[in-house]
Amino acid sequence: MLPESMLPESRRSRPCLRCCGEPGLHGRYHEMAPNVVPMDYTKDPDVKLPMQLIINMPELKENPFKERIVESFSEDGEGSLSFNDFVDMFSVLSEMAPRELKAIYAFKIYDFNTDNFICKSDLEKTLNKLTREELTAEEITLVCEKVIEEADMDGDGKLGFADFENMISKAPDFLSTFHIRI
Ligand SMILES: [Ca+2]
Ligand SMILES: [Ca+2]
Repeated sequence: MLPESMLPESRRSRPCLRCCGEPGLHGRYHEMAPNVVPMDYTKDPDVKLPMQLIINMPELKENPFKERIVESFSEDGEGSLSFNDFVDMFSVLSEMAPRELKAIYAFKIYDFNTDNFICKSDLEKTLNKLTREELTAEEITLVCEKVIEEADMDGDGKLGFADFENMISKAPDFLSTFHIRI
């Protein structure tokens, strides 16, 4: 790796004046919109960046759930992220985040219609994204029916959070989309 002084100005890590405990994240947030995001965050400025900027970060660009991920961390629900939302997002996506926390957000992310359940249509959307549309509509329907049949412990035909937790405990790879290095 190159010493810091050899990197072009734009690649040097910037100091975090906010002491957020996540060195580098403030710099990453700042560099997406240098004219909007101040370097000095000690006064907690009211700044938000639109989803379109955030989903183009290299860490998210290839993630099939990028829009849902950003939406789930957007406090205004419209996909814009304040710096606090941004830090929360990377904390949950980090490999060090507790499994339980990841599960809560994974549930939120897969719940496309935000009704607090994962129903068949949510699962179909999830599977379509996970398989990059390699399965036929019929195959997707079959898999979703099977998943719900196996995971639906209270028999209401959809997955509440308890059902979901049970499902991912049997399929540990399920959360792997939610690990991101920064
Ligand atoms: Ca739902
Ligand atoms: Ca259920």
